Amino acid sequence: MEKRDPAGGLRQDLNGLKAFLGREDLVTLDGEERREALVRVESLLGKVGDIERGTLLAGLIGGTGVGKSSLMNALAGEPIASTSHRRPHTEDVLVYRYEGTALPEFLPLRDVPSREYVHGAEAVGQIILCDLPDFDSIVGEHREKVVRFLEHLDVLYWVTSPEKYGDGRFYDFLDEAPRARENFYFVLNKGDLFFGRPGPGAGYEEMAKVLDRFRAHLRGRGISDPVVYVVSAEEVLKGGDVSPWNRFGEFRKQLFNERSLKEVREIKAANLHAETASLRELLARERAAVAVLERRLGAFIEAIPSKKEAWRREFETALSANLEREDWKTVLRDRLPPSAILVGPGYGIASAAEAWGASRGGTGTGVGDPGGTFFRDLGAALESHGGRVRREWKAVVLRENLRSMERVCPLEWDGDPGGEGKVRDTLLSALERIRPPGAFFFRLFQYVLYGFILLGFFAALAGDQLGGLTAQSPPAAWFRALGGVITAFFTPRGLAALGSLVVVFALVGWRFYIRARKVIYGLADGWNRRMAEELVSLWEAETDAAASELEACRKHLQLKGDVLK
Ligand SMILES: Nc1nc2c(ncn2[C@@H]2O[C@H](COP(=O)(O)OP(=O)(O)OP(=O)(O)O)[C@@H](O)[C@H]2O)c(=O)[nH]1
Ligand SMILES: [Mg+2]
Repeated sequence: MEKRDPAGGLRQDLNGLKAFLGREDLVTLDGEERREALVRVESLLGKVGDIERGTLLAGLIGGTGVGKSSLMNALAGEPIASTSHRRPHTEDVLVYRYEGTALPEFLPLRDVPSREYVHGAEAVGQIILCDLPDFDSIVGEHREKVVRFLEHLDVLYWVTSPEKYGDGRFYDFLDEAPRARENFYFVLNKGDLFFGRPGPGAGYEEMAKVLDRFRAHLRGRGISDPVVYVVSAEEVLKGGDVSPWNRFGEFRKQLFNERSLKEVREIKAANLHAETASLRELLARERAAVAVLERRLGAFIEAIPSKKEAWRREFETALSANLEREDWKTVLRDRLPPSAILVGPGYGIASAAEAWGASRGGTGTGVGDPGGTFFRDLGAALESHGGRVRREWKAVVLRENLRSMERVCPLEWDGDPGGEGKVRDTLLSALERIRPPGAFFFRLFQYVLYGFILLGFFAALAGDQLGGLTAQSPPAAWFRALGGVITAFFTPRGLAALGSLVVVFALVGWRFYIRARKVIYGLADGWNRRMAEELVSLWEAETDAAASELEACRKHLQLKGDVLK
């Protein structure tokens, strides 16, 4: 069984191909090839359109009054041909055409006397029905012309009726008609006449008898296996149920099937299937290429996590080479003045020393510059290590000849040139944000030591005043002792003790000040490690961004693969 709408199916295929070729991101076709293929699709669509718009030329031929007009009306489902009016000229070919359909140009209507009727029955929109003149009424050269006209028809229905099938002239004309054609059918109309007499079996018997005779006549004219439809146009036109013997439905279906078959023939003749298939190969090729790319990219992306650790270590190595530079460490240490970690006398000494240093024109604790090449070198390290994912993928693409990849996802191949700026921003903001380690124990040690010295000083000074005091002593005794200690300050012994306390504090403070410089080295190193962590995070973000860029590309490929299916 043929497809009902062969041209429609083809058109759907071609429209699918057109949509496919309309995509900008084809892997296997460059712009030029794509445009060429599109032109081919368009031209094929044009041909399909012509075929779809094409019509079937069907002829009805038979003696006068056999019911040709009635049959045409029954086919159209509405009156398109008049049954009451007689032909103006009996030798005319009457052509019935739907208003939305043009007559084929090749139809030589000028060669025969003809008359065109335009109707609005869309049901037979693509079938042009030709009501041929009664063969009896055409003579001489007219007869030849009508016979030649028959050759242009796609299908021919020889119509007769129980009253007329015996007419010898019918068979004479059949002999003259072009016989090579396959599309040759017979319609025995007015089948209802068999069933006029009472008795259910009688009609069928009569019909069988007539059919046998009709077939015998046809065989006598060399038509060995004729297709004969016994129908009743009148019964169909009346509406309502159609008798079981009335094969009008089959006749109609066969006519429309002729139209589909004609499409198939024309499609075949125009080689449309082969052409479409060759275009469809482009689609298959694209689909395969996309699948390859998608698989390869997928494998690459899946391998990233396992490689990342090694990449991170390499970046850290490159990083520490730069962060160990003296100019950078000086910046860190400059931001860590000894006064920040010293307390008491040590703090005083440090502050005085720093104030003196500042007054002599030093930068003090301001932001120092780690030197011209520091950020540049670090930036270069970030660029080269942060662009690792892209570079490695690019290497795969080049090695495995996947250049077409770029048409799907134009990746930025040459790294991100903003490394220096990013490194500078990250480090400077980290310097503000991350406090240096606080040297907690160093400060605690200072407090404890100063505290002990002070306690010793008070104990020595208070001496006997405190003797005799216990936890159970009344508050009054305590106040007395306190008063004794205060007055002791103002004795010569008290002042001498105060002087030695100052000397001891100054000496201890100085020791702490000297020590603080060493502590700061350690603090700066700790701080620097935090800075390194910041830069590693930056590297990680760059790497992840590149990986998700590839992931997006993979998604795109997947989607594209799905669409191409
Ligand atoms: N009983 C019966 N009468 C029919 C049937 N079909 C057509 N007729 C009648 O036959 C007569 C002729 O019908 P038409 O359709 O005009 O026949 P035609 O072949 O077009 O005739 P011409 O145009 O004169 O060549 C009309 O009176 C119709 O009513 C049928 O199936 N059964
Ligand atoms: Mg008629």
